Amino acid sequence: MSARNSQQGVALIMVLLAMALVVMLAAGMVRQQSLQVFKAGHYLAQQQGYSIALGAEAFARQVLKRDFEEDRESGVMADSLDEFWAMRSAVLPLDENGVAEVQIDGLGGRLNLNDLVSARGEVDSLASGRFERLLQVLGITGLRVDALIDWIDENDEPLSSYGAEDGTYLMAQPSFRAANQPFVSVTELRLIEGMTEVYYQQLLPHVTALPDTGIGINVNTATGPVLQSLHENLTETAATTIIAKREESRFEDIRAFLSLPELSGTGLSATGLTLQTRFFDVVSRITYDDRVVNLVSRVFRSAEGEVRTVHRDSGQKNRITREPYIFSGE
Ligand SMILES: [Ca+2]
Ligand SMILES: [Ca+2]
Repeated sequence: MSARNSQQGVALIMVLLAMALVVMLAAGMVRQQSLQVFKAGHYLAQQQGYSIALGAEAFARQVLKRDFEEDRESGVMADSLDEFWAMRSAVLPLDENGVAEVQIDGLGGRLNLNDLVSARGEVDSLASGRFERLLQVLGITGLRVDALIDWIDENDEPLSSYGAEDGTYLMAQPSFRAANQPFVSVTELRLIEGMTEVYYQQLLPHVTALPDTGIGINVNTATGPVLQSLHENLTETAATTIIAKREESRFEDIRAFLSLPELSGTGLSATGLTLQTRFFDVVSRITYDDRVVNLVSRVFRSAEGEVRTVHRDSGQKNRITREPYIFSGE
């Protein structure tokens, strides 16, 4: 067993322990609340499902904290898709009444819409270049980066003839105004001038809206199109090759990434690139008493390894996509 494998073994035990904790929490809650079941069946099942989802979220935060500690122990601060948090969804049976499913999605491999405008209100040329190329790679011609920037920047002056501010949006039916502040959710993209449902679905796996800027793209988790967005010379073939190499052996040093033959001659610098992931979506789906509760919790892991929840959304469905790891509970 290699050092990393044995670490993953330890991690798995941690996962089991944490999961057991969730079961205990859930079981205790059921006992406590079952007295009142006859009073409000539906509402109670919903509340119980939500409480279990919060337990699942706490479990995922623990997993992410553990990953950080393991990284620190091994001396390599990196997050990659072969780490245990990223590999599977966890499935945990709850009594006879239901099941909890949890998946952790790292957001470090996506372009952050809010990077387009700096904290000082200026257009970030590195980010806008990446977005221009992402749109190009995805074949999205009807949507312009200037409209995205106008959505965020404070002023009401269109950046160019491709921009869009109140003047455009107030003409819409029903009319609305540009946000003129950072994206709170990627769903705001639906409102941007030029957006179509097809474009939106194409963009969704590659972009995110984080409450922080300048975090950088994690080259260990970047999607193919996001890798291509880093430089105009990166072809789809090159991105595929880089991903294959990364699956073979992840990048533990930015220089190792920059010295790839696929990047030679591009002059790409380490600016805006990283090996770590700071923001994650913890996706839980609790099926309890024949009712389903969905919860997506946005969590932030600091440079010191503290993990906290910054946002919760119970309106998203069908986000559990990974192969399940089933805990028997025995
Ligand atoms: Ca890690
Ligand atoms: Ca604006």
